[in-house]
Amino acid sequence: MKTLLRGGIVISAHGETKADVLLENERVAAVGEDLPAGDAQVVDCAGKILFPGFIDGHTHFDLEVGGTITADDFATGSRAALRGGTTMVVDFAAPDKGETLAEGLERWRKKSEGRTACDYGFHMTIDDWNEGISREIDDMLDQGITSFKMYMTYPAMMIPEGDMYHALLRLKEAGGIVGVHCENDGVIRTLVSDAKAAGRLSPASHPRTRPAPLEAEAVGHLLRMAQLADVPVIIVHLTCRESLEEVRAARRRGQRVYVETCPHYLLLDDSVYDNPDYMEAAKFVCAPPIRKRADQSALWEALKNSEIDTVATDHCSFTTAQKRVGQYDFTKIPGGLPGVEHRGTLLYTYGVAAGRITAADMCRVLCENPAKLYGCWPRKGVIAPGSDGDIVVYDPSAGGVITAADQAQNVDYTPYEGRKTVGSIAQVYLRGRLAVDHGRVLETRGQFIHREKNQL
Ligand code: DUC
Ligand code: ZN
Repeated sequence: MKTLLRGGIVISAHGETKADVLLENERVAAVGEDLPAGDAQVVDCAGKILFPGFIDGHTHFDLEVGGTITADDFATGSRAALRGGTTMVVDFAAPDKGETLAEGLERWRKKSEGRTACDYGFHMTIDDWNEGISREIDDMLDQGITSFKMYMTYPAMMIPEGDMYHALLRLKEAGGIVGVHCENDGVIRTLVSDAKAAGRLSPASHPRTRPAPLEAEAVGHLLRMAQLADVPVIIVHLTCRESLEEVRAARRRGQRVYVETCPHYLLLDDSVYDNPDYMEAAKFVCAPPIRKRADQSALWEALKNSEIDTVATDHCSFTTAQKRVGQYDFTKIPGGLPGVEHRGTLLYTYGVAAGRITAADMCRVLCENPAKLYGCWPRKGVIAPGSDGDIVVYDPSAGGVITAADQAQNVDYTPYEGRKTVGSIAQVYLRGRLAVDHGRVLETRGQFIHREKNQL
């Protein structure tokens, strides 16, 4: 099966060029000017922008959080991803404390196999540390799971600092990379109990009990441990200026630090928690919380300057009904936002079209860098001969509006309701085949991707 995408603007992380792209079987067969069509089906892409399929390195599908399960499972979440141009997600396998990594992985395989519309991989969560788990790290790498996750907050998942340090040393030896959720758990717990004792139980207390300095403190704390262990680390969902300063200080010391942020930290501010309608405010509860407008500017600036390496979604969706469990107590609201479907159009609209970043920058943080960091470059993340035929055909002239009524995410709201987009996704190709056409999902045949070590 051959398809010739004729005359689009092909984007890479380093620039753009007008070219034809020939897809043959699962791969990109050729990129160049005036390619002969032969027996290929020709698709006119004049006026369209061609990105490599977007990679979302941070999703939570089918995850149990605080007694409930995310609204999106692998089937619905990955369809929504694909509809939004994301041809690969890396989700978090999360063993329960006491389980082996293999047991956790097996559960995540069962949740995802045969049900995932886009390609996918797993990070492995380390929430326990012992000799057995230490030995299992090599097995994970052998099975294509080369990235890991640790939490500095959430009692169900955080591990003691000494164990975290040992895990860092072990990952260094094995060649794995770890992303860390950085928030100072001890002080957060104190602020939460102070707020509860004072009867301040509404979502307005959420950002006040998880303030930016407590994220930055944890970032600095982790980076000093990583300095001692002499190992690179990823700061996942970085939200604020103070945390960026910690990263800059570590980089000045010569440390390798990778930074991820998310659309909600770039586009929303903490006034969402002051909505007098309790449930409206509850929709935005996530951790770390949404920050101040000044933090948004700092993040855009850092994105432009290549200080931020990836933009992922931390998609962790709950319906309004699920969020209602916390209607009298903000600490019981399941934390997380939907977003996997809208990252590409949001970044194009508020980044590229607004003049904050270039299309090449967008490609760097959505495609090339995640592909390198998560070990699937150059199979993914670039439109080049030999790479997978994962292509987003973006039509910059066909604007749209984001609404919950028109989304595949399995939730009854979107944090971006009513936002106008500059352009929209016309088609998505997954491994050479048309998978989405103007919002209609046609193909659901995602594959588990065996990943190699970090190449960024
Ligand atoms: N933050 C959330 O809000 N939800 C899921 C996990 C996380 O880190
Ligand atoms: Zn997360």
